[in-house]
Amino acid sequence: MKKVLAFDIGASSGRVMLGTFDGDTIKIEEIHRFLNDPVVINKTMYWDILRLFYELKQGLIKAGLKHKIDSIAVDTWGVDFGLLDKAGYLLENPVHYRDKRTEGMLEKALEDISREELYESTGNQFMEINTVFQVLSLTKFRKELLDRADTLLLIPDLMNYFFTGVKVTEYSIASTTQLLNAKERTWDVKLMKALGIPDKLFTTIVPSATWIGKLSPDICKELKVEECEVIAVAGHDTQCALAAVPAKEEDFIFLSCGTWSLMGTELEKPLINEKSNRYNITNEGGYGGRASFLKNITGLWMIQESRRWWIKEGREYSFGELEKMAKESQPFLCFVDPDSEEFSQTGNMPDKIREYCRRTGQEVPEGIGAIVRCINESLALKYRLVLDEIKECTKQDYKALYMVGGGIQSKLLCQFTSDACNLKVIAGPVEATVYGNVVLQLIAAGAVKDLKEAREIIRKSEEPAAYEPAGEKEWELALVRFKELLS
Ligand code: LRH
Repeated sequence: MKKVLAFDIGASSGRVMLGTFDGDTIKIEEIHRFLNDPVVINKTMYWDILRLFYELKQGLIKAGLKHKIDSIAVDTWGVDFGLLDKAGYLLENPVHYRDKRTEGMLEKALEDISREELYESTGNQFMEINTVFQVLSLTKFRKELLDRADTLLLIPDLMNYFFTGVKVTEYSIASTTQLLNAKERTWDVKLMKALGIPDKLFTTIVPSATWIGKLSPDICKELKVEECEVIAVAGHDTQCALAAVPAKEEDFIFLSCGTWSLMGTELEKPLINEKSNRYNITNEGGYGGRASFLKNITGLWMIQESRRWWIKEGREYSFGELEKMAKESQPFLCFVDPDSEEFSQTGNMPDKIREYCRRTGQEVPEGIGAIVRCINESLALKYRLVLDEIKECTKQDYKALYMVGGGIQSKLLCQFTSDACNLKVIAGPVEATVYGNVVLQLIAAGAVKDLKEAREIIRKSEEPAAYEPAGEKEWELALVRFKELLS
């Protein structure tokens, strides 16, 4: 019997989950849950990193009261980081990737390096949120901060450092920076030099599922918990989710649904060519040095943000209620491109959607149900476009689409995705990032042999749901309209 704690922090909430492995299946149990609300001060949007670490400690205390924990591991969203000075002090609160400091930084980078060269070396999708553009903005506007910085640690690595005092960078999270050479799997120092980014900030890269140390004696004393191992799993939540995809086949398509939708496939090595660059598909790193060839698509963010806005107006609905209203709304009224620039920032999302529809000469969704339906249909259609792009690049056909993550609690979204992609959807587990975090800890401890065995265990631990495509004709027509809208 092995008991491990998974700390899984997403862009809107985090949780501490206990994973118990009896040699055959994994049982997961929630120990502690907390919100992850960004804080804006003087126009800068920060993560409340100390509060987040406090919440992880709360999880440790609660778990320690009842269980003997073998190991712990952290996974979080990608791209963001904290800076430490020489003595190891955190210099400032980490800034949120949705902060405006990266505006225009992509163009700025392209003054010093061509788009082709940048893609060829990193294999990463171009997104202004990427670490490279965040650091670039520091070189332009916060040079004095960079001068004081000795080490840059991405969020899961920063948490690992807080737990152990060890400063390393885990491979999967490093691959979200757009500063890693995808083929060499090492920091791209040449690229850093071309962009004026100091390479001394970056620490040694360790593979996913590496033992990095023990919980520090100070923390054990403070929290009155026993010593345990600290593992760098896949620090990147997307890669934890991918490790938990219960696929039997070697070649499969997955869609991890949370604040972001990550759609792609797993490859032995990165796929970097003119076509993948044109389609802006990323090659991120995962367990076993594998490449996940995927696209970051705006996900449930639009629904989360709309809901937040309606709450502000005094209209609070659960996600289940929103789904019900969407179900009762008129189909195929209007669509949006979820990745259109205006939707990436916080604000009045319902109005932004209406404005988009007005501007593009479509019907304007007035009620809550119409807005939520528009988002769900648009997401499903976007998934279809991305699926086709991936198929074109890999020259593979896929028998099913594996959906994992919190978003699959929306049966409507799963069904729409199956319809739009005209593909069977296998949905589950909801807690994929947690399962992935747990199995990677088990692999690091030698309790599970490899990813194949890990996926078998997950298949046995939780039965996924299946959705068959329906309404092919209407969705094909919708797809034509959607493609026109985006062209
Ligand atoms: C999803 C995710 C995604 C992106 C974004 C910043 O949680 O990690 O893969 O990198 O957050």
